[in-house]
Parts: sequence; C-alpha cells; structure tokens
Amino acid sequence: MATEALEAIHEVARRHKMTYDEYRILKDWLISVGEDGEWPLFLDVWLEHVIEDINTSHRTGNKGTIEGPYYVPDAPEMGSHAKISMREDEKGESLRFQGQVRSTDGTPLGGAKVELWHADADGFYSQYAPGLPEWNLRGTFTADEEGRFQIDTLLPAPYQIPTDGACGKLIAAAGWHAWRPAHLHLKVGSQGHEQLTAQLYFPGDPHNEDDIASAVKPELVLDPKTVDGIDGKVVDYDFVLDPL
Ligand code: MBD
Ligand code: FE
Repeated sequence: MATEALEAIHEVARRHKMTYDEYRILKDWLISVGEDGEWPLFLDVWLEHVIEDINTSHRTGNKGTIEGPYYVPDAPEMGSHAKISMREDEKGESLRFQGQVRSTDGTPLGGAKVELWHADADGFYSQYAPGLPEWNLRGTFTADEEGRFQIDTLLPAPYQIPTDGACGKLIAAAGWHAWRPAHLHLKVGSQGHEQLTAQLYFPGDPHNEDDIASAVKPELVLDPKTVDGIDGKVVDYDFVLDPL
C-alpha cells in the first residue's frame, strides 16, 4: 500500500506540474500538521470515512460512522436510566435519548454498553479543551435486562472543526467550510457482537448534506419529538448489533 499511495501522489504532482514553490508549501504544511497536533483531526476528517465504509459494509445491523478524534475510553459507568455528567449551568436544550439494543435476530442484549460523548454548546469536548470537568458530557450506560437504556443529555450544537491550525489553513486555501452537523457520538457493544461506532444527527441541520467529515448517512438522522410533561426533546433510537 505504501508504494501505491506514493505513486498516487507522484501522479498528482506530475499531472499538475507541481513547482518547487508548491513543493515547499506542501512540505511546510505537512510539518505544521504535526506541530499543531492535528494529525488525528486531519485523518479522521478526510480519511476515516472510507476506512469505516470498507470495514462495516458486511453488516446487516445498524449503520455506523466514524469515531472522530475525541473518543476517550472508560467514561464513568452511569447505569441504564441516567443523566450524563454535566455542569450545573450547562447550556443547551434537554434531550432524552432512549432505546433498545438487540442482536440481528431480535434478541434483546441486556447488559450492552452504550458509550455516549458529545461537544458542549461552545463546541468543546472534555479532555480536549481547558477548564472542563474531566468527564463532562461523556458517560458509559449499561442496558437493562431488556436491552433498554434512557439517557438524559442536551441537544448538541452545530460544530465547527478547529480553524486556527493546519487543518483550518487547508480548508481556507481550498475554499471549503469547517462545519459538521450537530452530532452525538456513540459506541455500542455487547458480548459476542461487533462493536458499533456511530454518530447521530438531527433533521434540518444545513450541514447534514455537506459535512466536512463526510460522516452523515440517512439512517443516522434522528427524529426527536416533544412529549407532554417532559422538558426539551425526546428521541427513540434502537441499536441492532451484528453477531461476531
Ligand atoms: C469532531 O467532533 C468530529 O466528530 C470529527 C469526526 C472531526 C472533528 C471533530
Ligand atoms: Fe464530534
């Protein structure tokens, strides 16, 4: 693969008759990606969606999508029906996210682990921005005997990937935009099943159609509702996992 990847770059350089000026700009930019600590961001925004597609296309259970750069394993265990950890004055509309985890044959997967993480209203992920509690808006939930879970969190806000570093320079130079649609990140796992990595999106978000990370699929768009007597929005979403 290394040989072919290099040949693909050689081919682009030849086709565009890359000058020495362009070569130096490319070299400096590649160095700056590392200096800015943005290799995880770069790879997950512009390559991971292809890897995800290749490696999950055999599944008959739920569609997933990319993990992205901000997953942290071992978030605190909260139970099956619980509120995610957040600050007293955390900004955002309430969202109750509930559903069931099943195997492809319909068997409920009691004890399945549902890991949830998302950005705060300002677009920051805990452990990747200063001043946030360690596990803010991150949690591990365990489905009950029927495979059910109910998580109280907040509606995530539209999200811009960082624009102050090397990836932002690339976006500006190419004339792209830096937006991702508002999203929840999830990992769902159960004994004897393939772990599902997913993101869930919200209807009407303008960036569902032009996500900079190419990670939206129609099956991943939620349908939140207003329910009498419950503050904010409620959404039902089930996870079907493929047996190993
Ligand atoms: C994110 O929050 C994200 O989910 C991805 C895939 C890339 C950058 C920031
Ligand atoms: Fe994200």
